[in-house]
Parts: sequence; C-alpha cells; structure tokens
Amino acid sequence: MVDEALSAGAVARRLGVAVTTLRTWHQRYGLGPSEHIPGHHRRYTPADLARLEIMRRLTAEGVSPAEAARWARQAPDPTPNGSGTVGSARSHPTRRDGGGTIPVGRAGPAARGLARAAMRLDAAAISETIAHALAAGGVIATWEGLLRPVLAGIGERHAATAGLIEVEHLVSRSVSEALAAASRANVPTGPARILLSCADEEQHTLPLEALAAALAEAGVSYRMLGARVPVGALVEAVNRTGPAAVVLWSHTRATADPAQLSALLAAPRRPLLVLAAGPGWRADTLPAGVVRPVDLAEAVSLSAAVRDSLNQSRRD
Ligand code: B12
Repeated sequence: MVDEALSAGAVARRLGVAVTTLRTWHQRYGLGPSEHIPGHHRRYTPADLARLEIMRRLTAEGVSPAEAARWARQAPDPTPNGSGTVGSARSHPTRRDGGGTIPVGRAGPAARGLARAAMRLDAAAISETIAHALAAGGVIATWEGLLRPVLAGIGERHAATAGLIEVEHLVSRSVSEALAAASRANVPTGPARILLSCADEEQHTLPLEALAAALAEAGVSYRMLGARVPVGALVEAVNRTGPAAVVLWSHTRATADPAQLSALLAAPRRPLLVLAAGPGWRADTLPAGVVRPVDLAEAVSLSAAVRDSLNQSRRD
C-alpha cells in the first residue's frame, strides 16, 4: 500500500486541481489522505484518490462541494479488498433522486444541488448545502440565491403534480434548523424593538425565519411570535413589549385579513412602523400607514432604520 500511496502534489497533478483545493476538500469535507506512516507526510491511497476523482467530477458538473463530498464519502472502496467500484454510474447522484426534478429557474449550481438533494430526501446533504451557503454568503444571499428558488420550485412542482409533500416538509424543516442556527450564532445585544409575527392561521413561517436570521446578522434584536398568531394575541404582545416595528407575514390571500393591520395601528402602544410582508397581502386593501416591503433586504433595512430612529429619539 505504501508504494501505491501518493503525495498531495502528485494527486493534485493527476486530478488537475490545485494543492490548496485538496487542502480545502480535506479540511472542510474530510476528504483527506488516510495513509499515515510515522515521521512522514500523510499519503493518499488509491481509495482516497478514487473519492477525490468523484469530488472533482461532480464539482465540475456544477454540484455543490458539500453535496459532491457527500457522494464521494459514500462511494465504496474500489481496491481489491474493498466492496465495489467508486465513480461508476451507480454512484451518480441523478440515479437516486426518484426520477423527478425541482425547477429552479436561473438559480446557480448550489440551488440545483440542493434541489437534487431534496428529491433524494438526503437530509444531511440538504443541511450541509444550506449551512455552507450561509457561512459563505450570509442570510440574504442564501435566501435569494438558494432557498427561495428551491422553495418556489417545490411549490411549482407540487401545484403541477400534487406530490412532493414529503420533500416540502423535509426541506422546510432543514431550512428552519439552518436559519435558527444562523440566528443563534449572531445573537444581538440590546432590547428587541422588532416584533415578527405570522398572520392568524398562517403557517408559512420560513420567510419570517429568514428575516429573523438576517436581522440577527445585521445586529438587530427581534422577538419572534411564529406561526398562526390570533389578532388579540398580537395586539397583546405589542402592548406588553412596545416594539418600534411589527412585521406581519401573510403568504396566502386566506390569511391576509387587513383588519389585523388596522388593529395594530389602533393599539395603545402603536408601533412606529407596521410592515405587511408576504405575497398574501393585496396592496389596494392595506390601511393607510402600512408599508409593504418588496423583499427580504428591504424588510431588513426598514426594520434596522426604525430601530435606529427609536434609539436616537430615546437618547435625545
Ligand atoms: C414550504 C411551504 C409550506 C410549508 C411551510 C413550512 C414553514 N414552516 O414555513 C407547509 C407544509 C406548512 C405549507 C402549508 C400550506 N401550504 Co404551502 N408552501 C410552501 C412553499 C413550498 C414555500 C413557502 C415559502 O417559504 N416561500 C418563500 C418564497 C419562495 O415565497 P415568495 O412568494 O417567492 O416570496 C417572496 C415575496 O413574498 C417577497 N417578499 C416581500 N416582502 C418580503 C419580506 C420578507 C421578510 C421576505 C423574506 C420576503 C418578502 O420576497 C419573497 C422571496 O424572498 C410554497 C411555494 C411558494 N412559492 O412559496 C407553498 C405554498 C405557499 N403553499 C400553498 C398552500 C396551498 C398551502 C396549504 C394551504 C396546503 C394545504 N392544503 O394544507 C397549507 C397552508 C396552511 C396555512 N394556513 O398557512 C400554496 C399557496 C397557493 C396560494 N397562492 O394560495 C403554495 C404557493 C404552493 C402551491 N403552488 O400550491 N406550505
């Protein structure tokens, strides 16, 4: 085995990748050399090389590194004592995805990789892909470039086939977990001046969870009431906590009763800003004084601005 083992430089040349890329694949995805002779640098065995070949091929095809690494790690050992063939057609991702696809429009390779992982119900790859994107690009870019296209694609496919409910639930849960982890990683200090809530009977919480994580990333404290908040409970929360802004999410017409917004405007501790967010609201039915953000970035910047103006007025 020692004779067959290769140095990092030799492996890099064979694969046509940089040695720094090999190092990244080792550190981030655990695809490192397994041969270790005391007193020498670690060496890559034929099995290591075969895994790296899968990694190189899949990343070249546009699969995200996290997903490619997962396939590479799962590949059986090709050596005579191993159990199978690494890199054969059997280990290609598209063979295990149930045969369908989630349309992601013009979104990039990471979204296509996430869509494929979702079709395979591959929870680990889904989580890894989302966590990697959050770490690399932050919440807003991950929402717009990765999560939103895949969620919209799942909705489209569901509308066309009435299927994919299991995919929708697994992806929703993975997105929630990843966004919660991102929020926990950036807990802002200072009083929570932004109240986030879903409209009554509204169960679509993911966009609000994205907003929570983006606010945390921007250092803005918030309080999250989550799904299905009856209007009485919402007004009670406003009166008890006196937020500068309330973001009320409605995803469908069925939950977009403008009376909820009017109740906020009439609350004894009326917030400075009431945001009606989500595709459920109809612009022509919103009470005067309610603002409708166009996207996540605008919801973050409006919330941050109103928090700053309240803090400023309290200092003056
Ligand atoms: C995941 C999902 C679920 C999950 C939600 C899990 C969770 N924790 O959130 C579950 C399984 C619970 C669910 C339930 C239902 N769902 Co659903 N769901 C979805 C799905 C696939 C993604 C939702 C999402 O997060 N979208 C986020 C992005 C993709 O939405 P968007 O519209 O592009 O949003 C943009 C704008 O709102 C704008 N924006 C403007 N202001 C702001 C502010 C902020 C802060 C942000 C972030 C964005 C923003 O930017 C957004 C993009 O960033 C959608 C498909 C879709 N297209 O949304 C269906 C979808 C919304 N659901 C649908 C339906 C019908 C239902 C159910 C009624 C199904 C049922 N029969 O039980 C229930 C509703 C229950 C209820 N009363 O709420 C339909 C709604 C049809 C309609 N227009 O009325 C959709 C469109 C699917 C479909 N095509 O049929 N669902």
